[in-house]
Amino acid sequence: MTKPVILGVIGSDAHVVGITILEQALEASGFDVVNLGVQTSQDEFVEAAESADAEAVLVSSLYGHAEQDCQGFHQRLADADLDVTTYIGGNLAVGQDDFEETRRTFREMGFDRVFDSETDPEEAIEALKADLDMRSTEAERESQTLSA
Ligand code: B12
Repeated sequence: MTKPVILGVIGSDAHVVGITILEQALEASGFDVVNLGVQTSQDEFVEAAESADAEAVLVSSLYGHAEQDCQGFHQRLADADLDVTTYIGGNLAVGQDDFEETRRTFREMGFDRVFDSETDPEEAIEALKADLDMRSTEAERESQTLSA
């Protein structure tokens, strides 16, 4: 079963290599990827997630402005009634001295998982498979309860 996932680099960020590698790794693992490319606005992520009926939105940011670029992002997803798994990864803060602090910041903003720039794509893919399987199991359980 293919699972549509949205991938893009948020804000004015133009670093393209990381998401190109992620796109290839995700596709090789059987995911249906919509790659929005670089310099993607929050609205473009939300519109793409809506039109693809996506299960996950993967945000990349390398240039150090992720926190500003992601302000209000989860509110926009909620306003569009989108219940999607969200990941963010890359060089998320200037310097990235304390990644645990950075992780906490983005988790508090609503991201389900936060990855640093050392992340092997396979690690994120394993996490995504686990998270999405869990979501579909929950949905199946709910529909069984409803139909019972
Ligand atoms: C190449 C490069 C550029 C190129 C980009 C060309 C292009 N079109 O892609 C150019 C020269 C244009 C550039 C410009 C700038 N850059 Co630059 N750039 C780099 C550099 C050297 C390599 C990036 C790269 O391609 N890495 C290879 C890929 C494979 O790795 P990656 O991008 O990290 O992606 C992996 C992981 O991060 C992770 N990942 C990434 N996203 C996500 C998302 C999810 C969901 C997950 C799970 C994982 C994940 O998985 C990826 C695959 O393994 C890095 C330094 C470095 N060594 O990383 C600086 C770097 C990212 N750049 C930096 C900066 C500051 C800039 C500029 C702002 C400089 C300036 N003042 O103009 C501009 C920004 C321009 C813009 N609008 O984006 C800084 C960012 C600093 C920070 N965050 O603290 C860095 C870290 C350099 C540094 N040490 O200062 N840059």
